[in-house]
Amino acid sequence: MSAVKKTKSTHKDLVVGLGATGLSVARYLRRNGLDAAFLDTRDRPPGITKLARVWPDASITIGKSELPKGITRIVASPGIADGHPLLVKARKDNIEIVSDIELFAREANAPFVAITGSNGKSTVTTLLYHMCRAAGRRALAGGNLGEPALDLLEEDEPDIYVLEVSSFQLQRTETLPAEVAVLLNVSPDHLDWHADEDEYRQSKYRVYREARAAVVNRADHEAARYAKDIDRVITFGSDEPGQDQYGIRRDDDVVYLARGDALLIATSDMAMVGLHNQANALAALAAGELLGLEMPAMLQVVGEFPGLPHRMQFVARKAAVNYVNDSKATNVAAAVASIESIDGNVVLVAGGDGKGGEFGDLATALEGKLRAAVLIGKDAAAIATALDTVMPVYFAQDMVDAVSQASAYAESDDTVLLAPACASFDQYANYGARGDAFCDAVGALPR
Ligand code: UMA
Ligand code: ADP
Repeated sequence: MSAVKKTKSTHKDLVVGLGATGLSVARYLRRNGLDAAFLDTRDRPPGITKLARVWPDASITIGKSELPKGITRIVASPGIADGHPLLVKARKDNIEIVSDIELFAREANAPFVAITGSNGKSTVTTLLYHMCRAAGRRALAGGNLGEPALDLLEEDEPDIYVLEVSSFQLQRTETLPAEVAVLLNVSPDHLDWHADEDEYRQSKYRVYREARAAVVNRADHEAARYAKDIDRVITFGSDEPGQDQYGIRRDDDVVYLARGDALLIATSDMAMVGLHNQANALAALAAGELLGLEMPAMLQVVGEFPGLPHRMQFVARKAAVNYVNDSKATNVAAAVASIESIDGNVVLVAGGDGKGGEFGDLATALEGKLRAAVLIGKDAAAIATALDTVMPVYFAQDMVDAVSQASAYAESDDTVLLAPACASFDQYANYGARGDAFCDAVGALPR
């Protein structure tokens, strides 16, 4: 008995990371009257000024990784990898390490949907959020999408939370009783953070561990095994659906999103473009069904939601050439999906900071449709080698140079596609800044 009392009275969290997550954790701990210290390995963490307002006189360590004394739990921001010496030492000392999602799941009263996957998370999270609202449910969306999960708890309690969760967050989450868990797809990504590909995959499958209902990709047999004990499972895929499943059907040369035998909406009537976005819409419909949303409301959203910026975003048609910004294609599988979604020939603009995927997969997707590739950033040479193409490969200094070269190689009705297959951090603040640079460079081209 006395041991329990002691643990409670000496509880002290260490919040690691002073970015968006760290600040949301600080606000949450403060609301709950808990004691905490703060640490960030960066010399100038972005949240340092705001923290002073949330937590005056906070004990803060910056630019170092030493574990302060008296810490009983670590709330680690997703940007700090599990193999970081600070966390390795904490684990050795039997200190609990949790994510912000773990704290959210322990605290939230309203049901939540957890959406993960290597690609498509933000799109499906946003789509499902709009579907909930169109069906008259009070919904809040956040998590890896942008607004940290713990901040959502400060708002009026909704009917449903729609959360995007990353592998980084899932890796440190044990408690996750999701009303619906969605795993969209798994392909190599974030191998600079995870110990290996297996650890990355396992972190994704954790989304199903306590779920009440699940959406499973039919192409991922391992996912089906992880979801096998969940009572209500709906599958989706780009093949023909069986009864009560979501998939694609063709009728009189028209392609439809379908549920079982029922044709729901022609893909040409969807506002989003790309084959992968058909899969994303099917996954959102399956999740919406499990939440009890009405089909007409959901289909209205599928017809109207144009997708998020920097994802297959049509930029302009200039001199009979189309320009498409898919800057958010930050790994190889995402870039493959966007290349496969383009009809006709492609001038590919790619490169940046690779995340451990197989660049050779780009060559397969580009077979028969590559007009030229223009490569930028740190891993440009690695991509050039992997493309192993008879088509020309060029190198560019920056985005203005890349777009200018691409426009010169493109022929009538080609598409110049920014699908980098890499993170942007070697040259830009983030994928958004890279996409903006592409749009600006296209804007500056002559008509
Ligand atoms: N960092 C340090 N030292 C520290 C803490 C962080 O060097 O002590 C670095 C990390 O290496 C990282 C950067 O700081 O590069 C940001 O890390 P962070 O954990 O402070 O990030 P937050 O500002 O809290 O943002 C995080 C998510 N970022 C990451 O997972 C890297 C955001 O997702 C998310 O929107 C936000 O929490 C709210 O939940 C961004 C992301 O890139 C969009 N996510 C990855 C992805 O989608 O692929 C997973
Ligand atoms: P995430 O949040 O997982 O990064 P997004 O919805 O932001 O996913 O989409 C990022 C990129 O991933 C898109 O720009 C597109 O290139 C690719 N993508 C989106 N959905 C899928 C999918 N279902 N399968 C493969 N690639 C996809």
